[in-house]
Amino acid sequence: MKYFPDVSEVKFEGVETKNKFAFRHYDPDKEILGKSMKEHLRFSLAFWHTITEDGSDPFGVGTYQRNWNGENPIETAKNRVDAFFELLTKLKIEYFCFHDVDIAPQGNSLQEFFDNLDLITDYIKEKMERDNIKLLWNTQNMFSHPRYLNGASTTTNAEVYAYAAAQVKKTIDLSKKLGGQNIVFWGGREGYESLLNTDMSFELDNMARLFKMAVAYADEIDHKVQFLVEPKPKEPMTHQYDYDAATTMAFLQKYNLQNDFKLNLEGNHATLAGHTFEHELKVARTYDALGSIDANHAEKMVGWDTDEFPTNVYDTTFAMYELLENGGIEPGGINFDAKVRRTSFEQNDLLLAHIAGMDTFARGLKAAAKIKEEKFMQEIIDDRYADFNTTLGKNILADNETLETLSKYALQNNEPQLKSGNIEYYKSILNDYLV
Ligand code: XUL
Ligand code: CO
Repeated sequence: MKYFPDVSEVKFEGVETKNKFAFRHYDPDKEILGKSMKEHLRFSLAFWHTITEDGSDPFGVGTYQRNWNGENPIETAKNRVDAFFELLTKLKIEYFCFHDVDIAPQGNSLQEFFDNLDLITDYIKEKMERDNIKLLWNTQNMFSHPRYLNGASTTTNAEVYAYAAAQVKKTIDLSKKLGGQNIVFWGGREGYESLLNTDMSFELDNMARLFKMAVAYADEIDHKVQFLVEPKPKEPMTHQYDYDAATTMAFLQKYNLQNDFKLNLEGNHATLAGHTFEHELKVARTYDALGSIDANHAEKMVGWDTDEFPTNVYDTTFAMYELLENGGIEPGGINFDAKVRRTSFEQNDLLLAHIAGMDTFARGLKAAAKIKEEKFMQEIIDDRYADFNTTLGKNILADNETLETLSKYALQNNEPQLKSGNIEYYKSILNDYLV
């Protein structure tokens, strides 16, 4: 335990604590609505932002102080795993996520990359067993390497398509080896720059084709795993095909993939799409497709994917309300796809940032549970649609009416009487749940 020596274990100490390295709200075993906080929240640590990120941005080099670089790439990869598992256990986080390229050096060929992945996942597997840690999801990075500049499954080049397929197959093999619960497809460069040179339906057909191959292969090796698509509207491509939850559902339904895929929704991606996070979660729920969430938060004034740690209780309350209404998120979880700011360069900032995110979600859970228990939102909603409890309303809902019968009714009756929504009042009461 050498990477975070100042802290042996992060414990719940309550809001009065002066200890920076303590939970003020996240009390893992505390029961809320019949389940422990840790069962509700299923937190996950993301390998990329936590371990491989260096704090660089388009204007400057990395700033993070990290001490896990070894003598050679394999030693560094193992040190990173050690540091990662030290963080997982100290933070009491039981799940993790990774891209293939995060955990192992890519070497000089695809075969060398796969061999390195085998070696490092042997090492990871030992640690998972030792520390009782589970794989929430893994994925394949098919967007950083120049070969993928035109996309992976939506590429213009059949050999690139084959390379992508090899990475997807390896992701599924590793998921089976590590007992992964989900597999994510985030459409990195699956989109386009200009319609001048793009055949959209050709590209979408090919994307669906790769998804179908993935489902068929998991089936063939008898690996029961939940596939997820992670929508994002832009960045890196000008137009991303999986723009948001609704667009992604249209794609899944067009290709009859809706029974094999659910959605992994990210806070910052929702903001980029011009939606609130809860909007995206609600859309997914409406389609019975809420799979998992990437917990982060946008700096709304900046306008790109800043991947900040979630610290806004208003947002986490709405998000947790959707999760509670969904009956939980299992086998998905709450993955911190979030990175510390460039100015938070000390190694211990990784602990502080995750504590902040976990406490913010714990506060959201407590507030959302109270809102649910007291039926605060439910009563507002029931009241708002109460007019459908009239004879006319019931007949409409029972599909007993037609354009003719409704037209006759409207002609025989006076102007409908509406009632105010009183939204300002309700928003003010909502604030009482957040403090
Ligand atoms: C990119 C993003 C990815 C996915 C996994 O914005 O969110 O890290 O979560 O590829
Ligand atoms: Co993400």
